[in-house]
Amino acid sequence: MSNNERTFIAVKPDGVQRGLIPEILTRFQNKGYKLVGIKLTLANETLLKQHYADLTSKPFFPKLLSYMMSGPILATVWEGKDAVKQGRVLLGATNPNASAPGTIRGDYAVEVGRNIVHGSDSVENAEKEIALWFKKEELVDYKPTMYGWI
Ligand code: RTP
Repeated sequence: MSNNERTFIAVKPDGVQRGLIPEILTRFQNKGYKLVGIKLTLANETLLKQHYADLTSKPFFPKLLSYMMSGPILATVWEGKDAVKQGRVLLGATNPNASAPGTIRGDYAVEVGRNIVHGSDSVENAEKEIALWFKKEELVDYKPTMYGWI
């Protein structure tokens, strides 16, 4: 895996409303990933049907749609070694009650239908999701210079 693998991480409406944006950003930052895109946005049905294309026939899909359209979503893109796989590790299992303590869902959620965050599950899907949620010019390529500032 290259060092500049990118993943799409979204703080879902419940995570935004519960004030968990700073906590979730901090976890990705502290792990060592570089933020290359971020925006607060509202999702519409067309976008969500593309984003969750594999789930549209599931019985829970209507509930998932209204959940994801219930408020703003923080869309982010993070870059770094194994960002897709490790991003999913930071998130925890889809069902928060199967997520280990120390993961975001394990620490902050109890319901699968209110699981706070989304993370791409493969490099291929990460590329698709990033292209779906962001315009090319909204992603910033830069070299982190953290140690030059302290
Ligand atoms: P996500 O895409 O949100 O990161 O979640 P995931 O890959 O871990 O899980 P996936 O199977 O793709 O499901 C997408 C989202 O649908 C909601 N869900 N509700 N039984 C249910 O009510 C149910 N199952 C799934 C969750 O919000 C899940 O994250």
